[in-house]
Amino acid sequence: MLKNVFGRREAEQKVREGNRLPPGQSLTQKFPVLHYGPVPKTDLSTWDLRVFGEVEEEVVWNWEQFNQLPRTQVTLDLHCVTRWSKFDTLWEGVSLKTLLDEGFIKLKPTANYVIQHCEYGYTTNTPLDIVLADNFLLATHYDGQPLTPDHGWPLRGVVGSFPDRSEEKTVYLWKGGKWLRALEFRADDKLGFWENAGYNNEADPWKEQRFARGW
Ligand SMILES: Nc1nc2c(c(=O)[nH]1)N[C@H]1C(S)=C(S)[C@@H](COP(=O)(O)O)O[C@H]1N2
Ligand SMILES: [Mo]
Repeated sequence: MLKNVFGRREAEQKVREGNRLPPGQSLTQKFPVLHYGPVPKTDLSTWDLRVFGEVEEEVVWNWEQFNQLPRTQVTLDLHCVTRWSKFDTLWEGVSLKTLLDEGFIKLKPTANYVIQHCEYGYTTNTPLDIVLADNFLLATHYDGQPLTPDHGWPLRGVVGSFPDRSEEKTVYLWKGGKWLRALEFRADDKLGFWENAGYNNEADPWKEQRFARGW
């Protein structure tokens, strides 16, 4: 009897987790570090985040100013295109949607896409709706601690799916730029670093959109 109950619970757990693991992905308990090039050495006294492009006014926040923006937490399942997923990761930082809703950033109606510009010229591009969803965050903290340098300190984009899968859309984790320094709003799309290197620009892990056609 008891055994049956546990068996059923285990089965239910498996089904739930199955719905959380996109096709072709494996779960990891570790937190792999993945990026191209060296880890930048950032000086917070000269760090800033610039918002430019299809905005009514350009904005530049220094570190102190950025830390006064409204903050929030989100728990995400991360999916890397190199086939690892990590469940239940806790992030804290600033929601781009909140910045728009509360008037910290005013977009022109022509804004359709966002480029995240990172240290050393890394870029990644998404349509506006991806970065304005609740499953995208400008993150300063992971698991209650400031980001470590290799995971993007002091600021990174992070994107994943909700553990209950209630998000409308998500994308692979390369579309969260580590060492973020600017957000460029654009009318047209422009491929970023990995997108130019042959990754699929749509990048939906549930559709297994890993590579561009013909790669
Ligand atoms: N600046 C920068 N950000 C980046 C990358 C990079 O090469 N440079 N790689 C991306 C990729 S492919 C992944 S999977 C995640 C990895 O984040 P992590 O190292 O914190 O796991 O960072 C993304 N952000
Ligand atoms: Mo990745």
